[in-house]
Amino acid sequence: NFKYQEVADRKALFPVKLLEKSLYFETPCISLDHYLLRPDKSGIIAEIKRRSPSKGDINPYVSVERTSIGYMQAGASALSVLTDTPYFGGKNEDLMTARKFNYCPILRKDFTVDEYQIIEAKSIGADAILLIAAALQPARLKELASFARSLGLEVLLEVRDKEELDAAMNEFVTVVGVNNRNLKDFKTDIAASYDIAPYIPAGITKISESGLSKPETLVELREAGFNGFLIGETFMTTSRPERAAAEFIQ
Ligand code: IGP
Repeated sequence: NFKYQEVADRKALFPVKLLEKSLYFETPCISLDHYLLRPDKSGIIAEIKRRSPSKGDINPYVSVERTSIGYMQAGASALSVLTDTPYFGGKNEDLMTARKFNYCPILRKDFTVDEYQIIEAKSIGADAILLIAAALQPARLKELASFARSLGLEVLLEVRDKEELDAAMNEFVTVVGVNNRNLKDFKTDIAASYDIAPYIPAGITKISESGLSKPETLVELREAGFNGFLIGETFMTTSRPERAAAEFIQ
């Protein structure tokens, strides 16, 4: 996996002992799960994504401060921040900036493959991490989920189909996200969400991720049982993502 070397490099530069000095180890996480279920919010997890493997540059010089504040003022339930540099052009400072200016759950949306990244997520002020079923063996995924929960972080389990869901689901997962984007050809199809919805266990918060560009789609997904909606490009491809979010949500 491409992530391992990069993680090893950072671990050598910033050892765990150093990360553990972060003040965020003394503050509790804000529950993504609870915020998604709040009736006064839209259920939207608004994403800050500078670049992507499929699209290339999306909004490389975006102001994280202005965008994150604007997203939350627009009625988002939570923020999602890509801190991965090689693929998404993000950095840890992006999440730290979002953290400084907002009281809301923040999802660190990197491909998590190692405990070090989970400690790192907590140290920069994240509230939840992403575990992708397609990228991890079920036993390993469970180990990482358990470790995240031991630090107070919530776990978003990302799946593409029922097989992945059945294999990867475990008691440490509180939120399941269905990725509408096929990671092989990057095409999005909302059908992925409708197909899996009936199989996500009751009591688990359900999110539909990727390719959401119309408010009407969210209404339909809600009827199918979804509580959350992860939206990146629809906002980020505009010059003022927070304004696009405000128009979308009103
Ligand atoms: C957002 P979109 O199509 O609204 O920009 O998608 C989000 O779902 C997408 O960025 C994403 C992602 C991921 C990014 C889904 N799963 C895993 C990084 C890693």
